[in-house]
Amino acid sequence: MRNKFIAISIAMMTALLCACGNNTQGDETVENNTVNETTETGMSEEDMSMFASGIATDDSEGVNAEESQETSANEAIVLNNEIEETCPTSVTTRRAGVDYSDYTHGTYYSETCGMERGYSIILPGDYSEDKQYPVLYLLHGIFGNEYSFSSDSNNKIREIVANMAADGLIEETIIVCPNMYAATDASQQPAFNAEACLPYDNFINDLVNDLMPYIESKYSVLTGRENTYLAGFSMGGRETIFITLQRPELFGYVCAISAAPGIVPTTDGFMTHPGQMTEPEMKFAEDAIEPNVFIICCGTNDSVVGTYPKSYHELLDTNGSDHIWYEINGADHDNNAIKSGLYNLFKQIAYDKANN
Ligand code: FER
Repeated sequence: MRNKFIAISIAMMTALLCACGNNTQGDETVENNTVNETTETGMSEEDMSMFASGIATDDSEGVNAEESQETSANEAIVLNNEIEETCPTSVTTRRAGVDYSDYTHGTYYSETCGMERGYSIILPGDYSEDKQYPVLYLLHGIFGNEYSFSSDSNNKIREIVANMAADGLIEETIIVCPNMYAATDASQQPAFNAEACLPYDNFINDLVNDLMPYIESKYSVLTGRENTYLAGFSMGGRETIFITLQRPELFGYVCAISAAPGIVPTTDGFMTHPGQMTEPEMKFAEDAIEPNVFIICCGTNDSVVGTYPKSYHELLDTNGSDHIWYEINGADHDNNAIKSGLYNLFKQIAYDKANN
């Protein structure tokens, strides 16, 4: 039954797939040698990428693309604290004179995993040791790795951060895309079962104890919660919520996009989740220093995680934990949700910093 569901889901989503965007990269830039072979999971690499970084979308086709293209091309962003469901095309469109930095790739030694691990990183175009930059840690979906975001140019991450910085809305920001599968055995593989998902839940230790200290020592970054942001898509959204509830003092600005089930016990079409915590436990501790901004969002047409993100919002409400919840009308488990979430995260950062 479960296999049948997975097969149907994969067939459905495969039908929506088109090729991943190309990277335009220089010397030490990221390569993603994706081969469309079937893996141990029974899925092709291409099928897995749709979980890892979303169902493929056409370049710049926002959910309300026509409308937003008419109204927002070259339109200045009005800085308020309102959520905008659709990321404006003026934010995702390339402009003359703005430097859209490439991803580069690096490695660090993880004590947590007992091995060297990779990350992709976007440094601002004019990165200089004489400046210090805030950092966003951006977590991919299930079956992903540090290349999941860098291999899909349609998520517009490079454009969103560079355009918003060029407009003076946000500071130039470093984006770190880790490999979220923090296994201690290099041969372990992700799958839709509880044991195979444990390394995702172990990522909190790798992030806090290994990756963050490494990034803070290697790059010229601003430290502290005001300058440290966390966001993730799907499985990365689930871990974003988990990490934020566990270590709220570390991250001032957080966005969980299309978060996957499994924070609390449940059974969905893919698997039974034992849960990372019970429902009453899904809240900030009494004395927690909470994030300034904690966004949870999801498309109204999400064909993979459905209404799980909404259920997280409702549970956090019930348990009295502050957050912003919104839905992206018409968006699936895709880049329209990713673009919206990242845009709104940076917009909230911009507003908060301009007004506090
Ligand atoms: C699940 C449904 C969705 C699940 C994970 C996902 C681990 C993740 C999807 C994605 O990352 O795109 O039941 O269990």
